[in-house]
Amino acid sequence: MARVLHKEQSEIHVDYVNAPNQLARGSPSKNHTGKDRRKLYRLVGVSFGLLCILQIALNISLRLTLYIEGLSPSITDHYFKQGWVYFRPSFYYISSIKKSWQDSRDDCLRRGADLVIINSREEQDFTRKFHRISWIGLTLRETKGEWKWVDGTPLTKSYWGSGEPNDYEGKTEDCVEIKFHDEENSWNDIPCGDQNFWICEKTVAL
Ligand code: GN1
Ligand code: CA
Repeated sequence: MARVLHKEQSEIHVDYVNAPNQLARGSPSKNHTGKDRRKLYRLVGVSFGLLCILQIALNISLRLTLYIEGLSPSITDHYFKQGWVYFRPSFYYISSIKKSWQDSRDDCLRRGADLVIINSREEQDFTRKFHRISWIGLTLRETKGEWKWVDGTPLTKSYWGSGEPNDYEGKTEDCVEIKFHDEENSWNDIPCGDQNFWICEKTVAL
């Protein structure tokens, strides 16, 4: 019994003796954690600062580009605040709701613009990047069977998807949507009464 008791006492003693040592071991590790935390805060702060600087630099470079292109800050601010994006030499607006082709066109006209007219490969690639099936300003309506842009010019370079235009299943598909975003040839003809997103284009005179 006495030996057991002695053993227990000895264990208690050892634990007691070890306690300060454990604290002593814990202390540098706590300091270490504190240092790590300070380092982390510093890193977060520096990253945030760099992001702010990057944002300011991008803002200045965009404004400089627009300034060089002859666009006044008041015009650009006006369009940017209303959700337009700039792609030389036009501003573009992509809708967030769907309407028929004519209602979409009317919306663009109310905004002082019109449905997008695609004049180049670059513009074609740009419009695909919105990744929304959307109306463009190309139609057969009231054009005596000839595809025409909303400004009355005839279609010269086209980007029809494979098998399009096809007046699918004998339907009258007289309006055009951007459908196949992943392909250069992205257009599909579709009934003008269908509901789609749309892209307005406003060319700003220099
Ligand atoms: C067909 O299958 P879907 O809905 O993606 C058709 C189009 C028509 C469209 C009308 C290959 O497309 O041409 O405009 O229906 N696609 C094919 O809704 O025939
Ligand atoms: Ca079609």
